[in-house]
Amino acid sequence: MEDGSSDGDCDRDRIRNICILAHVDHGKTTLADHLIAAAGGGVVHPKLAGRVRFMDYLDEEQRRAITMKSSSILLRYRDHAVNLIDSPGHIDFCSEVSTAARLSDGALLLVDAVEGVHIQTHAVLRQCWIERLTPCLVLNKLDRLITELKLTPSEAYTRLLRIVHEVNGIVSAYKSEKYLSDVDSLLAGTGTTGSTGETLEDYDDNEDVFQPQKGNVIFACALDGWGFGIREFAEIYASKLGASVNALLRALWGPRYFNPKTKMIVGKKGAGPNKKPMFVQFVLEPLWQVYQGALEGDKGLVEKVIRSFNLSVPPRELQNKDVKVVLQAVMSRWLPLSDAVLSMVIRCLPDPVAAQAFRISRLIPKREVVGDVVEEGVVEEAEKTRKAVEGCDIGDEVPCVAFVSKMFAVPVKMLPGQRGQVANGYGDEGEGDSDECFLAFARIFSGVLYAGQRVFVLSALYDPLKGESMQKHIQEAEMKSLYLMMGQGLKVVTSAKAGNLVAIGGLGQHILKSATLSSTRNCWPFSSMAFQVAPTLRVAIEPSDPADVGALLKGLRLLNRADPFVEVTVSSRGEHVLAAAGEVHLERCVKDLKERFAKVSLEVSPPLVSYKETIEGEVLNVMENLKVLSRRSDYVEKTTPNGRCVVRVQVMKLLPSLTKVLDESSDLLVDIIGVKSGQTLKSLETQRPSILENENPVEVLKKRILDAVEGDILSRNEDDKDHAEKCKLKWLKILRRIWALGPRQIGPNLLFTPDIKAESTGSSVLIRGCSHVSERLGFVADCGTSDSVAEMSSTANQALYMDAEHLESSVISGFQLATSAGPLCDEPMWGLAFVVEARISPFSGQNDESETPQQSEQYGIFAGQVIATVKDACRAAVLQNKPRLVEAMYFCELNTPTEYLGPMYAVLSRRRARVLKEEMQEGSPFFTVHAYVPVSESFGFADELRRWTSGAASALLVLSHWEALPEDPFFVPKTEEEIEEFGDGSSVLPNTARKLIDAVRRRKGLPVEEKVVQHGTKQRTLARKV
Ligand SMILES: Nc1nc2c(ncn2[C@@H]2O[C@H](COP(=O)(O)OP(=O)(O)OP(=O)(O)O)[C@@H](O)[C@H]2O)c(=O)[nH]1
Ligand SMILES: [Mg+2]
Repeated sequence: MEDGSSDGDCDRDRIRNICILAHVDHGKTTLADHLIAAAGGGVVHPKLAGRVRFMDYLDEEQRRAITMKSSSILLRYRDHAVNLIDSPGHIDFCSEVSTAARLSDGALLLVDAVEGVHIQTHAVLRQCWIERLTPCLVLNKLDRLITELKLTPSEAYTRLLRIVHEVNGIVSAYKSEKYLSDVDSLLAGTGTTGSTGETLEDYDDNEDVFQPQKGNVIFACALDGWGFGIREFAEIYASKLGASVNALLRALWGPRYFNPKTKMIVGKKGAGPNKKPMFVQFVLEPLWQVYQGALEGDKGLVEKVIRSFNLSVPPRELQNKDVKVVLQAVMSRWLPLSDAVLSMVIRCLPDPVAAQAFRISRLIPKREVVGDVVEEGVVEEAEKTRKAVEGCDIGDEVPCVAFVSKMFAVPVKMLPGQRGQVANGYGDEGEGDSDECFLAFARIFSGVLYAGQRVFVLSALYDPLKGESMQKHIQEAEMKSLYLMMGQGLKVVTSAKAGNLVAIGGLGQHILKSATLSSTRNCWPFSSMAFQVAPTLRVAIEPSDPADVGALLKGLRLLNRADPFVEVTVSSRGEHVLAAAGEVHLERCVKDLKERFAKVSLEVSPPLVSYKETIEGEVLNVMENLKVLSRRSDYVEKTTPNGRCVVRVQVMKLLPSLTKVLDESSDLLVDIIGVKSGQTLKSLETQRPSILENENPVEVLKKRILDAVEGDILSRNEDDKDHAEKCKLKWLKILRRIWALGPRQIGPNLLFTPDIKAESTGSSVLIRGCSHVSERLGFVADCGTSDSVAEMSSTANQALYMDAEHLESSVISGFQLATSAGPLCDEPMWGLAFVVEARISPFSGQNDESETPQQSEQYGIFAGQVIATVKDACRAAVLQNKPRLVEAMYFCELNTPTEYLGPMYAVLSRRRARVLKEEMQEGSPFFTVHAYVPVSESFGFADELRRWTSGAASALLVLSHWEALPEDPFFVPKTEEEIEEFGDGSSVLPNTARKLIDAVRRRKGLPVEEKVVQHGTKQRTLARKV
């Protein structure tokens, strides 16, 4: 295409867009090396393949030997163009897996044959599933089974069989989940329109996805550059055994045996007692022999192999003293890895035309257009565009559509072509003096893109039907340049067609992280990508020299754009907060900032860990507790300074299942309650994206809430159906009383409206509230405030009722403030339910003569007082009810050889970890341990683990859930036993909860109660035994 026509300009059926996905260190980049070397072009010399790790071109990647970003390279193989994207396996960079998957049609799923399926294997498969990619399996590091674990061929076969089985199990779990939800929605009549019929058909069969017989499984050793599918062996043996290739294909995997006498392939029954499956006999045993022979220096055997397979190995290589080199020379010629993999890619993975037809329902979910359409023709054109994407159409009249999955920064000097022109081109990027320019990593889904073309840039929120109000989600921009990506290298092209991957220059000002590009404004934007985790590790950053603040700000802005996952915010205290996915990610961000983007020296704070606050307690029977407060005793009462409003608050613990639902549904709640806050989506669990795009959020949430409540009722009243039924009715009543959620109107805390029976007391009037949230959630039809003023008031205190109604919002505000900052250390509350009874009485006039009621109302002073009083009362109520600190927990998967179990447990126990499961991995000396580790204890965890186990143990952390610390932060010995055990309290050291709380309070500048030793010399042990 450099000269106008083209490199990537294959027919569309000769293009494959694939990514390599796997758990960290399973060998993705090593495999990529071989494919690149085989494709020629001279970028990787075949001898160095597997060792240069070409796709890890960043210094930091080479230094740490892990991949940190996804990058793409265009390969040519047998008239085909293969766009290969190497992705990172480390969880800190899992967002890069999402961006890679979005642009690909197929995936090579790698699994280390020794380590087996790991936590990220699950995650990447899920990603693959969500994005509707077609996967193939590569079982890597087979050499380790021979040389490291010293398994026999039969043992190795069992192991491989198990891994294939396990991976199939994961996919079928996703399948049935999808299948079930499809059926559910069909039954519920809500239908996931459009895609439904098709998906039901697709997933009807129970056939395993990965089957060596189908040719989509490869056994490989990426390090030494060999690999094979059973087809390679079927072809080798077909003539020798006198069987057809197809018959052998079916027989070389699974319980099939060869009877040498009859020369028949038989099942288990026909096989003799000591028979080995054909895969063992014909595939693994020869491999083992070659390996063992070669490693023992058995020249005769090596030559026999060379002769019988007619290999041409240069004698120079055979004479090498290093047996490994000889082995590699033979193996890579006998079973070349790149051929095995690339031929599988071409055979089993779809071309863009087939893939887009299948992926369309995920890329651009079918839109149900209801109601009035603003303009004629908009829907028609949008649908036409969608059709073009579905068909991967090219042609002059076809609208162009492309999707940018991330922006990446390239040093300007790395850009090819006329430098002057490029520099000018980027002068308008807004960062005029910067040495970095931003390119968009994109895939063209329909039409043809030209350098210099103007396109519309649509954000995910854009809707062509909403006309004018959508202006901020659509921009027009010029694509200044187009490049083909060759790893780090870029190749200028003038145009590129649908089905190709390109880097686009000139969009730096227009796109922050991802976007849809289209030649028409009447186009539905692509659905957003699903990310596995949210960035949670936060630190505050400031320049070492305050004068550099400008440079820091600019640097942060660039970093925010260059890294698809980082989040840059300014905290309420004015700090610049950087949020990253984990330690490794954070370290790289800080390094990038220092060396590339800001180029000043920086101070980085210790991680800012978030906590929450809750209370202890059996989840009380909320039904009983929602009665009128004045008839109970455990409430907190506070009065406004002017004495006009008395606030009674009671706090209860919410059902854990309900808390969880509210926590996880923050995105739905944003929709339903209609909050307009930019930061609302950052709950712990935005990680589980809903794959059902087209459902009514109210129904979904309502069902989740009712399920949570019912689950709880059933588990409590297993054998008393009647009672369970009664409880359910009561619960439905309670759910009609939700006045607000907090904090920020969507949090996991509830405010209930007070019991109406509390109404009539003397001359005071209750602020009754109104169950807005229940109404939004569809638990009540209408919360009916209409009767309040008119009916219930005599004219005398009608004003009072009016006041009460006005003050409703003050009560809510007080509740919001309290739930956003609890009494322990100003962290948000979690899983609490409040009942607030606020009563106002008429103005008595004696408080302050200079102030008339009108004046106080006028300045909103009274309303303010009510807010403050409600807030104080809520916080006091929490403090009185055994407050507890809640911390975020990581789920941690550790792998360690048996001899390092001791040190590993030592590290775990130092970090307050809770071990869930430990399991010996069958047939290998590895232990897999699952544990929960508090986020606050996780910093430096991986490093410490590596130090103590000489690098043998590895750990991956995934954010899991919130958990309350059982300790009482204010523990003072009271009972006799406690006093006996802990003394009178003066010598009790603060417990963990207290230490954490104090640390947060110190950071926030809140008062901390500290014991200061005043007379050190006089200290002595209190419990002296004489
Ligand atoms: N023994 C053996 N080692 C291998 C094989 N393939 C890769 N390795 C080694 O495994 C380590 C990790 O390889 P990489 O290719 O960097 O793994 P990766 O999957 O790209 O890792 P990330 O990108 O960080 O997730 C390197 O030390 C490789 O040399 C293999 O077939 N056999
Ligand atoms: Mg890698």
